Amino acid sequence: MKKALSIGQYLLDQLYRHGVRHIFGVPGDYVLGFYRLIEESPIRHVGTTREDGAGFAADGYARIKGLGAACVTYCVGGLNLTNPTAGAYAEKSPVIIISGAPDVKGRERHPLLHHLVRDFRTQQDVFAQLTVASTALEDPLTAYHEIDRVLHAVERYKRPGYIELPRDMVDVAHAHEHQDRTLEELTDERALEECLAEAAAMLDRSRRPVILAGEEIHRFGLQDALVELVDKTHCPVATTILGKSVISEVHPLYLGVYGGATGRPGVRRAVESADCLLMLGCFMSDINLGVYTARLDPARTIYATSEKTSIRWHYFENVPFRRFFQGLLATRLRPRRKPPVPQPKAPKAARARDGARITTATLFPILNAYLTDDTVVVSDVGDCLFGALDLTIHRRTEFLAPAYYSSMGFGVPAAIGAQLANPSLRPLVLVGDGAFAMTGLELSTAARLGLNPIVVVLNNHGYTTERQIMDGPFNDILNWDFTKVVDLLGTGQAFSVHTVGEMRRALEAALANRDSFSLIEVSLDPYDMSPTLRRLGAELGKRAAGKTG
Ligand SMILES: Cc1ncc(C[n+]2csc(CCOP(=O)(O)OP(=O)(O)O)c2C)c(N)n1
Ligand SMILES: [Mg+2]
Repeated sequence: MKKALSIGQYLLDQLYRHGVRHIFGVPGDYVLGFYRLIEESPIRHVGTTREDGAGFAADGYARIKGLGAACVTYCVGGLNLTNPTAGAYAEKSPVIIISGAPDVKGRERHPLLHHLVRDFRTQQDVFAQLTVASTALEDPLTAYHEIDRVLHAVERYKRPGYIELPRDMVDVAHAHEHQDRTLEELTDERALEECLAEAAAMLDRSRRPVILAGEEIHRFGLQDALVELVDKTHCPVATTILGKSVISEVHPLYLGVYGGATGRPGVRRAVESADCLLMLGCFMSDINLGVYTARLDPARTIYATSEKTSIRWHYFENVPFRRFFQGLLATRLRPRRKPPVPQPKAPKAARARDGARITTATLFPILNAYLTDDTVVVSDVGDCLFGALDLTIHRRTEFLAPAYYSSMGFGVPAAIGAQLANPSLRPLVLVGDGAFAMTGLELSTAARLGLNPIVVVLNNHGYTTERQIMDGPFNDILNWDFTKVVDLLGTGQAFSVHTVGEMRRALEAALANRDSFSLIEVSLDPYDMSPTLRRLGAELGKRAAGKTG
């Protein structure tokens, strides 16, 4: 640092250096001083209608760009951000949460300030549980280091970090030379060597190896390295649900999305019968494991993530994920022939008659036919997510979904973040009527910014996912006239779709409209659902009724 930057300036400088060009949020008096600094910086502030919208947008942005940021006021704003932050933590999305806070000076004299909950630590304590690192910049002597510490942890673990910036600290500058030191991840070279030798021996011995790839491939920017590994080893590759699209789904060795008994049976057979399963960057959540129906034998498994590396039953300490990956690429492996991988057949529904009533079974093949290389599919939680698992994503990273934490409300705001992160992408948002009712009006922000997402609302008249687990009147919701959103926001295009032909025409019109958002309401029967939801719901229903462990 040349001239002493103020704490606020230093924070913005560091965010910029890490690739942040947009910060999402809603202002409030405790954060206005910092907002003024954002306006003076090359980073653009993007106002959202709610703080959770800002959090989801920052999450979508982070998944595309490598780091996202949301900035809000104290407690009323910050605590509104807890749910998206929890989601970003659970799904490994690197988001920096910045919250304003009351002045440090005078806290003892005026303990009853507005927005305060219990004491001055309440919000930070909450975020300490939801982030990989958190800090309150209350001391200029440590503030600069604290900013670096949080950013490094977020970079290292790809999980959110929390920075609380009291109002009277924004413009404080500490007159000393501060240099951000890049922290090197600890590597035990001998452990790495041994680990690679064992992994290579296991791969060389195996006759039917399979790679199972997860979301960390994407978070650590290893997509090209994965293609190289697949091409080098000729291992067929499947992804977890959260890892969907980390490899192009038209790659000849791509098997499909694995999800235990809830996924496609052919993919399950290939993964579970592998005599060496190389699991790269996957986390073993219930959804990834098909509600624990997965049968993955540790005796045949090599498991590597940024947090844990193991082969069979033993673990290796200080073997960084990236180094392991690069090491594997550099290791000489026994050459093997390309195995045949059955390519999924295009469903017959793709050829459905124009006049046929639209159903889940016909909707997804139609969507599939219209995906292009610049489409980013952003799915909310609901049957749209399960149906979307069968879409064929052409390039890598073009599928975003809260597939593990599963918070409704992710879709529309995350699409705004995704499009700002990469304006050459066109978001195709898939969202249920229930989830749209939660955060769909964030379209207001898309309208203001002139973004052009295509939002497909699967209107199945309530909470169909929950209906499949346990039916009841609590799953009913008011039927909105979704197309009226165009009148409400004064821009956009909307379509109401009942047949296959209407769906095709609506999609074509939406794709041709590049100037504003388009909303397509698809009218579906409340009990119509994708095959994946039928299988998953049956498993979850057994659990809800206490029939299995
Ligand atoms: C914020 C939040 N609240 C509640 C749930 C529980 N939940 C999971 S799916 C679902 C229903 C979703 O309804 P909708 O968006 O209409 O999609 P559908 O299941 O009907 O396709 C609910 C309530 C959740 N996942 N997230
Ligand atoms: Mg619904």
